[in-house]
Amino acid sequence: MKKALITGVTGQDGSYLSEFLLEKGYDVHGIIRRSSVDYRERISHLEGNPHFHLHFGDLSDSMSLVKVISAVQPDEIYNLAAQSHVQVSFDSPEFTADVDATGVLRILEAVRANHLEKTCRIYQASTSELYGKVEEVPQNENTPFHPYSPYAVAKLYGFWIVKEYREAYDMFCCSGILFNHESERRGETFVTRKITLAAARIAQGLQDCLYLGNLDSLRDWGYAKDYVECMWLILQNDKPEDFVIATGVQHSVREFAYYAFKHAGIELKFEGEGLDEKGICTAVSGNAPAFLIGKTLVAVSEDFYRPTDVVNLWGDPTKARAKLGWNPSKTTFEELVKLMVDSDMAKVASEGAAAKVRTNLAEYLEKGIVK
Ligand code: NAP
Ligand code: G4F
Repeated sequence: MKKALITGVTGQDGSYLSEFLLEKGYDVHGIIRRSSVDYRERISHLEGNPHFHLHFGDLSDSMSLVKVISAVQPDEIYNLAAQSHVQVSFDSPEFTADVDATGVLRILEAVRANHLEKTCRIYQASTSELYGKVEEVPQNENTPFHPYSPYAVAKLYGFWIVKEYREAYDMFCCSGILFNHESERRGETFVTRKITLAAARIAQGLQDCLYLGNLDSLRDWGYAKDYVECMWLILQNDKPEDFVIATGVQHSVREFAYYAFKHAGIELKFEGEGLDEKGICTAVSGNAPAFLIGKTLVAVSEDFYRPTDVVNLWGDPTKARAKLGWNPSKTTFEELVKLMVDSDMAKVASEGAAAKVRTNLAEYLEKGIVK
């Protein structure tokens, strides 16, 4: 039985990858951080499975990684752990560099320290943020990098150190350059989930307005469950190579909001520009309350603008399709929006009035639920 070790197992991708590898018959080991509060919601359903094991460790602590890798002796390592929020990387750049850049080096060195460099294959969770202030559209494996946030700069180090170890020590280590991928399990402060949760709350009368930043920003959004298959395929390839993983279809934040609200029964019309742009309700359907008609349900706040923003991500998955046989169109944009809204409609309905969100912006920010 093959053994896989996943860092970031409690995250969106870690939880889906664990399910995927368990179904493939792997013994799955995950690294979790010690914390005074348990945050294992996404993997709680897997605990108790005899082939699912958790170990304490931290990407900022080399010895913990050396010990876990020594105990597990993995055939494959998926390094998904990261401070993964771009906005947070402006607030905590040093922490982000330690985990997202040096953390990758620590994994590679821990593998070497355990003399597993010839047997253990390593997947590094790289990102379309490397293209940053983009130099061409769409982006493929040959597009020049231009990182545009502390997060992207840290991830660029991760990308290059993986490439360096591949060439210097002949290790099977590769990066998946993944474009944005979302799901019902997406963190609540990423824009898609922030929108689907707000659409569900507004449609159920529990929130008045959703505040967003740059509505013009363009992303290539896919479904996380489809993307974890690619991580595995990259490690099953006959040689170690880097791959762009994307759908090849691009939409704006405004469009995502439009379709999410529509699916929640709220028709929006966007008016105005920049900070003055508003999404106004023009009609409702289903159970959405009629009193929403005419109200501003989406507004723009400078608080959600970034010091430098990446605004034109659009991936070209040709290489992954041709060499890995991966299908980038499994879940369409509309299906993705629908499944996220459906999930949040059910979640909000079950939480009921307890989920009422105060929409005074200061309080909203203070609660830390929006950034
Ligand atoms: P996520 O939901 O934010 O999960 C991040 C994971 O990293 C969590 O399990 C977190 O653990 C763990 N982690 C953070 N700091 C750590 C540390 N010091 N030591 C050990 N674990 C630590 O992220 P995701 O969306 O699943 O993304 C997975 C990876 O892909 C990340 O590296 C991200 O940067 C990259 N990526 C994501 C996307 C995307 O669109 N989702 C696109 C491209 C690349 P806690 O639960 O303890 O916080
Ligand atoms: O959802 P986001 O926060 O994701 P972002 O910055 O693209 O990063 C995600 O995808 C990367 C892959 O490209 C990953 F590497 C990374 O780990 C993470 O998973 O923001 C998307 C866009 C940005 O342009 C942002 O400025 O949406 C814009 N936006 C507009 N209003 C907002 C908001 N983003 C957030 N989080 N919150 C807003 O209110």
